[in-house]
Amino acid sequence: MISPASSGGSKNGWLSRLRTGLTKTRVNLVGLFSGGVVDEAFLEELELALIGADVGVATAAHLIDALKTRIKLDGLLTQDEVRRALSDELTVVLTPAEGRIDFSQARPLVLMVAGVNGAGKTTSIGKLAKWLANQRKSVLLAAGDTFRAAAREQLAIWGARNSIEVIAQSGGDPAAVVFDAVSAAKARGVDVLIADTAGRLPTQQHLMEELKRIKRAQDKAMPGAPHEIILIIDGTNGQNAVAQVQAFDDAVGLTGLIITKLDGTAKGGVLAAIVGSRPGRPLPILFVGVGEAIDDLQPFVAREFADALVGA
Ligand SMILES: Nc1nc2c(ncn2[C@@H]2O[C@H](COP(=O)(O)OP(=O)(O)OP(=O)(O)O)[C@@H](O)[C@H]2O)c(=O)[nH]1
Ligand SMILES: [Mg+2]
Repeated sequence: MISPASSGGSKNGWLSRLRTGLTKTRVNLVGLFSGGVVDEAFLEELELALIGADVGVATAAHLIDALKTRIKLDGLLTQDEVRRALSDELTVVLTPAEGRIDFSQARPLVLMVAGVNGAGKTTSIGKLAKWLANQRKSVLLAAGDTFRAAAREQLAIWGARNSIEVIAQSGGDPAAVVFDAVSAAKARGVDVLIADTAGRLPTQQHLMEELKRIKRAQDKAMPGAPHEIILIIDGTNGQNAVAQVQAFDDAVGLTGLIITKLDGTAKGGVLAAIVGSRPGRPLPILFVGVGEAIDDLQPFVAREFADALVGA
C-alpha cells in the first residue's frame, strides 16, 4: 500500500485546491447546517442538496437512511453532529473504492488509459508518469492516439517534462503503436508502460471496437497485458460519468478510474454516484486530478475527499 504522503507535491496545497474546487458544493451542503433543528424537513432538504451535488438519487437516499439510523442510535441532536455523521457516512460509501495500482502483477506493468474526448487522459498520463518516477519506477509512454498529430505532440511534451521516452508513429494504426510499445517495454525492462488512446464516446461503436482491438494488440505482445485499464472521467460531467463507466466497462473491462478536474467546477458528489452505482463491487478510484500541473494528481483518499465535500 502506498501512502499518499509519499507522493509528490505539498499535501496542504492539493487538499486546498480540492477544497477550493468543491467550494460551491460545500457551501450548498454545509449552508444547510445553519444550526436549526434536525427534523424530517431538514433531512429532505439535505437529500435534495446531495442530489444537486451529483451524488445521485439512490446514493443520496442511502446516505439519508444511514443518517436517520445514526440520529436514532447515537442520539444526534445538533445539525453540526449530523454534518459530521454525513462526512463519516460518505467516507463509508467511498472507502471501498480507495484503490492502488498493484505493481507486483507484472513487469512491465502495462496500463491502458481510455475515456471520452477531453476527459484529461493525456494530462493524467503526464502526471502519473511523474508520480511513478517519485515511486522510483521506470516508465515508457505509448502514443496510442494516432488521430491527430497534436495528440502525439502533447504526449511528447509530457514525456520531455518527465525525461522519459514516448513510443510513437506518425499516423498509423493505434493497435500497431501499442503492440510496438509493449514489445519495447519488455525489451528495455521498464517497470511501467502507459498507453494513451484517442478520446471516444461510448455511442461511437466503431471506436469502441477499435479500443477492443488496441487492448488485444497489447495481449498479443505480452499475454495478460494490459494489466490495468483505467477510465479517465471528467469530474464536471455529472451523472453522465456513471453511464461512461458502465459503457467502457462493458466494452473493455475496466480495472480502475481516475477522476479529473476536481479543482474546477465539478460538484464532487459524482464520486459517490459512481461508487454507489456498483454496490459491493465498486471500481477502484486510483487517483483524483486537482489541476493542470504535473503534481496535480493525488491518490484518492475517501476520508479527505468526504471532508473536502462536507467539512466545515
Ligand atoms: N483544471 C484541471 N484541468 C485539467 C485536469 N486534467 C486535465 N485538465 C485539462 O483538460 C484539458 C483536456 O486534457 P487532455 O489531457 O488533453 O484530455 P484528453 O482526454 O487527453 O483529450 P483527447 O485526447 O482530446 O480526448 C486540458 O486543457 C487539460 O489541461 C485537472 O485535473 N484539472
Ligand atoms: Mg489526449
